[in-house]
Amino acid sequence: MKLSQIKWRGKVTAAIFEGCCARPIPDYTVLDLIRRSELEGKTLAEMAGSLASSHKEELSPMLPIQPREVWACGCTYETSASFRDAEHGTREGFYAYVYREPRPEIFFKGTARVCVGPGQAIGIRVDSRFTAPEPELALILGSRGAILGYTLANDVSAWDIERENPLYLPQSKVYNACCSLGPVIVTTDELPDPYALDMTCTITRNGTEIYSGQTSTSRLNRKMEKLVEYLLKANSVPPGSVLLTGTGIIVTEDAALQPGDLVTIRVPEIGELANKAAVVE
Ligand code: DO4
Ligand code: MG
Repeated sequence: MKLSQIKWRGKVTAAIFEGCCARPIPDYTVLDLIRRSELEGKTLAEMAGSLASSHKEELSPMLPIQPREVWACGCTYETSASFRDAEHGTREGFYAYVYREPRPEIFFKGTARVCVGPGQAIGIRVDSRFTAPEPELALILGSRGAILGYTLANDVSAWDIERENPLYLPQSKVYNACCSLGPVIVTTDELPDPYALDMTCTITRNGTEIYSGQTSTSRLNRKMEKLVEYLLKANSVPPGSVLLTGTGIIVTEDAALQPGDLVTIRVPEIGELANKAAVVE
């Protein structure tokens, strides 16, 4: 099942997406659905299916969930670890270590406050000259870290600020509109192999494609359940949180985001997450 949220009768409302159309689930957000499905011991798809209206609306998906918390993993793909180690000014092997060792890099990315959905602007910090998109697969978490579904994420990051000093990582990662999610949540029953997803990312400036990259989740160096296991160690992350699994696509510096650039992330099984960049203060 493909679940997301729409603006319906003036309210953010959960909806099942079938083709171009949405079947609203009146009076529920996706977070409400997660809570009720857990109370009733049903799967998210069962719960949504039992509450959805039968009529269809031609509406586009918005932010698919207002996440309680967003966490993110880093250096889970070799490309991300080696790029960061090669950067001037960081300790040699610093990132290779977390790529290799059992404990993954996990950082707090924010709350619903910093999240945007499809079509909304992603942020370029006013004090950054090299902000890059980080296209990632994201996990929607239920109680005790159950993986309820998958969506796409853009872990937008000010790489120049991280590059200056790794201790600046929180400032490079967490700021207004730093995280895009969507377009839909594909429930786990509909995506039996999350390690076989082809992902592409393009950046288009004034109608011209200036960057194109691709990866596959088969290159992810960790089991997703292990990432969740580490996230939950001594850390009671609430149901309805989201975990980003790391980027395998590294954008080149000549494609550093500028205001108006369109970033499009695609995974055929999930859809397309497209956002224009804008400066945030
Ligand atoms: O270590 C810095 C962050 C890495 C990251 O966000 C990623 O690899 O996706
Ligand atoms: Mg990332």
